[in-house]
Amino acid sequence: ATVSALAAPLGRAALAASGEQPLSITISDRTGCTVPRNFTGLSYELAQLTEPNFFSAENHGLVAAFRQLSPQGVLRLGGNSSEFCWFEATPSTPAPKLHIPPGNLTSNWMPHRLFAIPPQAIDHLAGFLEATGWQVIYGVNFGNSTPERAAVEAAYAAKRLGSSLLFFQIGNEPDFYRDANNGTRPAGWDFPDYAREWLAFARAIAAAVPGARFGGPDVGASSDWMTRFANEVAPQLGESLVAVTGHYYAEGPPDDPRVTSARLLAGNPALAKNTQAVVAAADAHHLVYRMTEGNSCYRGGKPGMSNAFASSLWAGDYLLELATLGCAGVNLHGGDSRFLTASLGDHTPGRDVAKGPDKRSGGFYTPIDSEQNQPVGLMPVAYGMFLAQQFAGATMLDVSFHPETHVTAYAAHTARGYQIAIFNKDESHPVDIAITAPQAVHRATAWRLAAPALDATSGITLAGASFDLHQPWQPRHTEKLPLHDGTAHIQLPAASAALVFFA
Ligand code: BDP
Repeated sequence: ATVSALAAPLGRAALAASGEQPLSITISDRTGCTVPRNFTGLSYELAQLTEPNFFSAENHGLVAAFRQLSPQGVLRLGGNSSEFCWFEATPSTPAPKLHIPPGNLTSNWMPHRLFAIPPQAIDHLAGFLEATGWQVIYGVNFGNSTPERAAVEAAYAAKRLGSSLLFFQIGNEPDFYRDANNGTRPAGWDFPDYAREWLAFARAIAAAVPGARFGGPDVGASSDWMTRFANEVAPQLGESLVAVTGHYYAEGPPDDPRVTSARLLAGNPALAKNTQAVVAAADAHHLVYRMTEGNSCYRGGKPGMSNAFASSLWAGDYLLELATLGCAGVNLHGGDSRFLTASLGDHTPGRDVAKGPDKRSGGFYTPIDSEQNQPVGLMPVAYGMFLAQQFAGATMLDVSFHPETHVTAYAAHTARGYQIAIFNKDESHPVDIAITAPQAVHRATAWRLAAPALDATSGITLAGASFDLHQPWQPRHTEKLPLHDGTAHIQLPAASAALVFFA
């Protein structure tokens, strides 16, 4: 992948709607990377497999929701709960011993209970993937398991999932293993220990699954571990390693009053720098970089932000920023709130502290609402994902701005012409924008991403249409934009976005 410069300035001045010069955005013909067709992804707790009828071709609502988001996305299974899952290969397979770290459990966020995965869950997962057209990244327990157990589970998964299996991951957020909130390994345990143990698991799996592919290290935060993984582990494993992976939560924890929609939308200037470093390290070893788990705010998300229109704008902007930087795909975390809550330590037997109200009802950030015995629905964050999905298969183009504002923009060349997604992340000022296409164009149209308010949890529309899982999504209102000499004009209200097409 080539990394194209991200021309998305984060200056403070917002342009008022009237009287001022419009913000001028020029789409250049300098091409960046091509967005993979399977860029869109979701991440779920592996413990979700304890309910074999969830990921199943018979779960029609969930199948429809996945297909709505992408005709060929990537489902990643992992999360904190994966470190407490075990594969019940046969009824006589013994459960592993539950390991609970010694010491102060108040700051420890792991589940501390076991989750048994029946083979039937993997059989049904195969049908689900076939019905949706999606592939899976299967994450095995590394925190509290053995290479032998991992190999038995991986062999079964590979046999049943076939070409729907994108690659295996081993462990979740190992860079946190030695921290108090994880406690999976002793203090002092570090990358060299990790690399040695990881390779033992990978080799056991490779021995049981000829042609097995892997991604890693699936870190919680450390870009240093990602570059070291590419530089030090990739050469030892050869071609079976295909991806460098890591997680990204923009904000957290939810009960911190500084965590606000305004701060979320201000963006993170370190993101581009870190992503470029990891993409370069991955590239040097012919690997892709995939962001395999993340969302707007860790510990289940923050109400009024993670489940509201702020998350639509955040997701669209964030996914397109990563696509521009050469990231091969993004998996946003979610699922049934029971399993998200379980991933956050709630089921600890004898647990003596409550961690606050937010975490108890975990799941505010989920892209798909799929609570037990309730109809499946798409959440605000899914609108941002769907906007970014419109770039799948397209080739990104550089954009330049004058002057700097709270606006970000991402352009691409597609089979139909040019398209540009523009986000006005200013909460109170609309902005007038003039967009110039790189070549002669004869028509400019727009789909708007809008909602009644930044904290609105319903009433979100793209091109005037909401998602309805009973029928394929179709734009209801495609707006024709004034176009003069290749420059189109649009006014973006405060806290809104648009996707502009040039034909
Ligand atoms: C990540 C874990 C995941 C949690 C998530 C969260 O991998 O299992 O659900 O944090 O805090 O670190 O929301």
